[in-house]
Amino acid sequence: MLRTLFACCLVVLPLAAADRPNILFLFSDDHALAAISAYGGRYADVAPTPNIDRISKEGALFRRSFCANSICGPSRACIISGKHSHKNGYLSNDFDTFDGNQVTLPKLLQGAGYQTALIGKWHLISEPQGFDHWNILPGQGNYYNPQFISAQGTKRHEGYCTDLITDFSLEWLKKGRDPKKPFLLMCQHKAPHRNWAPALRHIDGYKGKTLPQPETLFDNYDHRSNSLKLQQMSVAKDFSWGHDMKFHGKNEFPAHFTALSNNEYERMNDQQKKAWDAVYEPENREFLEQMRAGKLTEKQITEWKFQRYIKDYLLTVKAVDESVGRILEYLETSGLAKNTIVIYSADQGFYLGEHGWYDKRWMFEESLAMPFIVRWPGVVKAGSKPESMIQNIDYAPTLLEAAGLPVPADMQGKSFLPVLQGKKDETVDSIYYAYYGENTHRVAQHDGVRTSTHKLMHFPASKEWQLFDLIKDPQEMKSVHDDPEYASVLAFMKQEYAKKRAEYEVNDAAVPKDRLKEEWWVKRHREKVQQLKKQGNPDLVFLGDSITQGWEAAGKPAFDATFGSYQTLNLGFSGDRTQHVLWRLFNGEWNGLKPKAVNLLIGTNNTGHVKQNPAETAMGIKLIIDFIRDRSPETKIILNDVFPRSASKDDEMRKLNDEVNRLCASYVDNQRVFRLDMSPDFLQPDGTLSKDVMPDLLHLNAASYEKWAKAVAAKLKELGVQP
Ligand SMILES: [Ca+2]
Repeated sequence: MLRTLFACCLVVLPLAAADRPNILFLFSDDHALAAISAYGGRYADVAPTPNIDRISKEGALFRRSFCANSICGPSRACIISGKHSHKNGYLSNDFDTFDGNQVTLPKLLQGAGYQTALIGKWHLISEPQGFDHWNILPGQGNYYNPQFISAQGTKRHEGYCTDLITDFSLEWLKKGRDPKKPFLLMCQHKAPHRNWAPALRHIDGYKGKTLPQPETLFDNYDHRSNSLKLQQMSVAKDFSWGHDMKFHGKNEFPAHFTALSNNEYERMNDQQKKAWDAVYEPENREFLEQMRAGKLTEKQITEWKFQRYIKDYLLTVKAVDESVGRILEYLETSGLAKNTIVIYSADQGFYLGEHGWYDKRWMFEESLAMPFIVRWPGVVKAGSKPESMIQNIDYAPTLLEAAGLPVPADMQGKSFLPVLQGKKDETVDSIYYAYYGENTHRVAQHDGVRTSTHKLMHFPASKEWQLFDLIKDPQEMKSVHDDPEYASVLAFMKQEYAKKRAEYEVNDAAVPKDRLKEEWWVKRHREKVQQLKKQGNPDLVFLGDSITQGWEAAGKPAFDATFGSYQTLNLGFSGDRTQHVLWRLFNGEWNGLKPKAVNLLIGTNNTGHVKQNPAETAMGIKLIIDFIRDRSPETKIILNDVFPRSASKDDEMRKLNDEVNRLCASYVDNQRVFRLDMSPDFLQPDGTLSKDVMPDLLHLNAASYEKWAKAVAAKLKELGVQP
């Protein structure tokens, strides 16, 4: 009987706690495929990575693994959310804060009984959520004697960052976790991120050697978008005197170097400085003497810079590889190896001089690519090299399925578990990429799609298309978008691009956008975030643009009389479009909010200011509703039809509003989302809007606010929302 019961259970619960695989996510920062010997490439012999390669030999190596947005924070946000940047709200490192209140991989695993830990670089600004244990670097972190932040506070540790992250990870594996539970450990290195400060034991690793340089180091950017020439990430022009090139003192050659000093050297203790100088200074002196004597050509100067850069970069990788070795060895000796999925990946690729660049951001192969190497004994075939394209948004769904858990319907990534299991070798036809532009390095905003053979890129500012034939031109040296021979390919790729953008719900109205250049807007945003912190959870939130903000002006008497007994929060911002509301929600205005009801009116400025396509505006409204439903499922959303505007019902903007309202009607389910249409109160029977209702035919007067207040109050009563 017992045996039967047991057998029964095995069938019903194929992944009992003890059987669920551990997940060890070994991650680094800016690790180019060309700097991992398992991927081959020009450094495979001079800079081997035997430990990372071991994962590949005993598991699978993905050659077509890509990020969705090639920068540190955004890639991490894509990984843990399983969503593209505009959906997880972390679009760039400039001003965004990751909204940790959303559903993430660590939260779901933790909720299912996994022990979760995060050690090393986090870079998402907000405090990590979903981890039983975390010990992270502040922001970018430092290589030498770095500080770490844990729930207990900030502490500086003597030593080298990569080694410390390894020590802390091993410590948690050995003593920190509950051995009865499966675990997720995200061990995330700072290395090999800029400014590439190698460990002292490695710094003389390439003394006297000249490493190979890429064929495209002196790319002149012909045959491609002019924006390639405008970036500030070139080996020739954009390395700094101290920070990148490791010279001391004042920048002697401002025409050749930017001024930034070496903050890593400044963090070192005397002993570390001495060891460092013993290796770097003789080389520096030799180069500077030649510079002072005017003996070097521009080409030679660039080549010297490249050597300094590539050596430092590869030496920081060496410590990462050693870290992987130490952790793999512990898995072996502890017996954990058998039931642990080991992944090696990095937040995106990097330019090792290709196209004359360092850094990332572009959709070109070197920085679009992410290493992805995985070992899972008994599941992943040793030595396999799947052809499938995968993307960082796919990691969360894949790992959830691997743990026997359901994948939330709104995760945009697709599980490639069948590929890992060898059941399938292709999961998608194309991947979508979007970079939203940052001040640093001046890389233009662009997005695009990549199939297994072609890549289409779109630059919205210059309205340019770029098309690359990845088979004939793998180094992407010539765009063929205007080549008649590629007309049909271009048409197909544009179709694929539109398809992906529709599937992922991307358009200007749906991509969060700040208005941080406008002082009043920033002030109001900060005040609202503060008000929320102080007053706590309101009953009622009013969300929208100037018409909602107007409850504080022309609508104030009606507001006070009608909603005075409620705890309220007015999140109306004059001039806002759907995308601005989304940005505010992701960046603090909805932090932990669980109101009883939200009165939402938005879209007027999408249709009015920029005459946005109604389908796009409606999508923006949908994403606002999705956001609220995700963060606060119990909140009742009163979705107001966009108010009529202009005197005539035949006015173009009025018609756009009508169309938005028609589309938004499908979001109303009368469970969580309820419709409120004020047009019967505001319009005359023939559809004319009178100045008696809206003096400027756009904004309400006091009497109209009274009507609106009454209608909202009646709705609240109907929904049982009481103060
Ligand atoms: Ca990075």
